[in-house]
Amino acid sequence: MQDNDWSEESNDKHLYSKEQRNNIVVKTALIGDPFVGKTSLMVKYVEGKFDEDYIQTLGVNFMEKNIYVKNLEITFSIWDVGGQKDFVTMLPLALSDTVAIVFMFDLTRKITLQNVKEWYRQARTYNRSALPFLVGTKFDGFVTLPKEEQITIVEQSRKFARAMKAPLIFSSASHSINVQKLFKVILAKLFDLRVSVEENHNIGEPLLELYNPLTSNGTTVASSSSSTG
Ligand SMILES: Nc1nc2c(ncn2[C@@H]2O[C@H](COP(=O)(O)OP(=O)(O)O)[C@@H](O)[C@H]2O)c(=O)[nH]1
Ligand SMILES: [Mg+2]
Repeated sequence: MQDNDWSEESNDKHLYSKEQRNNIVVKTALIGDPFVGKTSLMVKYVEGKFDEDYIQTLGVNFMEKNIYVKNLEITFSIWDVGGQKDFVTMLPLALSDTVAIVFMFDLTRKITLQNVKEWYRQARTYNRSALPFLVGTKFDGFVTLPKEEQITIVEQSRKFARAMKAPLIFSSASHSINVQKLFKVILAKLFDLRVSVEENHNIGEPLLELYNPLTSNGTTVASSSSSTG
């Protein structure tokens, strides 16, 4: 299982002097229940490593990563909010000026998906304009579940994604699946670029479904890529 992602550490960086580059800060918040893998995803994206013993987040963590697209320097400012109830007080800080909110749940614990509803409600009281994304984590564990259970979880998460008008992405920080792609999708959505990541609608594979109002009536989403086998 591999992440064959775009090369965001591209050489474009060297083609432009610092003065020629424009910098944009993209503040992104990762939100969801404790233990779903928020810190792991952030660390994997920013530092490229997965550490099982990563310490539990107290309050708010934040990390930055620069990526270069032509003469643009994009700074992802990623805020990872401790999921414990006590830290709900940190939400206003994490969500002010945030342009993308990644709602995260653990694909192997259904309750964490149910709880996204409450996280969404909370988050929206502090930030109404940020673009939402729905991410199911620990895809590596999910694929070991019985097929029927996988199907149920896929259906439920699609339902949530449609209700939130959010792209749906299944990821694994431990197996480097869709970690880079998630941030690529965020950029593409924010700047209204034509997304160059391939969607995946196949159950049993790491889903990557962009929210499309035209095809999001519940049945058509499954059809587009399954014919390719
Ligand atoms: N199998 C698996 N475990 C993961 C993955 N991501 C995180 N974990 C584990 O899940 C636990 C919680 O992760 P953490 O990032 O601290 O979650 P947080 O509380 O949401 O920040 C840790 O034991 C991680 O090692 C993943 O993609 N696959
Ligand atoms: Mg954490």
